[in-house]
Amino acid sequence: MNGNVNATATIGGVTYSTNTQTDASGNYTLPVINGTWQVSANANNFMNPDPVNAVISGSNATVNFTLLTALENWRKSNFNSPSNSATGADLADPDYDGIVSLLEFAFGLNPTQNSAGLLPQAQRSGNNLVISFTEPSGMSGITYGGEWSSNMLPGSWTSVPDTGSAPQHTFSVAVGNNKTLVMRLRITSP
Ligand SMILES: [Ca+2]
Repeated sequence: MNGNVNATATIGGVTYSTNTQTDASGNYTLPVINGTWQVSANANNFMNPDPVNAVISGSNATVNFTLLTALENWRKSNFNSPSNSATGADLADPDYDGIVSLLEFAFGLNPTQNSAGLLPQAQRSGNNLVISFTEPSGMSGITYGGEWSSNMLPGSWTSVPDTGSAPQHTFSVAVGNNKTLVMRLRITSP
């Protein structure tokens, strides 16, 4: 993931600014002159919210920033903290809609507004039961899986292959002679 890095310095009463983009590995170089620079990474997708001082005196100085994952970035936008805790915890439900926040993230829902009824629904299509949905853009770190069962007992769930092409996910299982067939989605995050 690329990020923007900015730096400003006031030297001899003149304010200078410089900026650059990281490469795909997160490395960056800023052209500067000697002085004390306040280096910051764009606050949206970096862990460090505040500028870091870098003193340049004829040699290189290194300033490191920690990039947020997509999920951490989402928690930060919604709960003002990237950490998996309190209202931002994966299994918390601060809007009381019955959908835990990790699922809200995985399906592009708003974790601070009632999203009841907005999760993907299973539909009958011919002789198949199908759940199909579009993965939110920019998603990463989430694995979508499907499972079916005829009786919902522990150990009775069989995984369903994902036959959709990105960004679509499609889980389809033949109803066959089953009188009852239930399909569920399993969302996992590393
Ligand atoms: Ca919720």
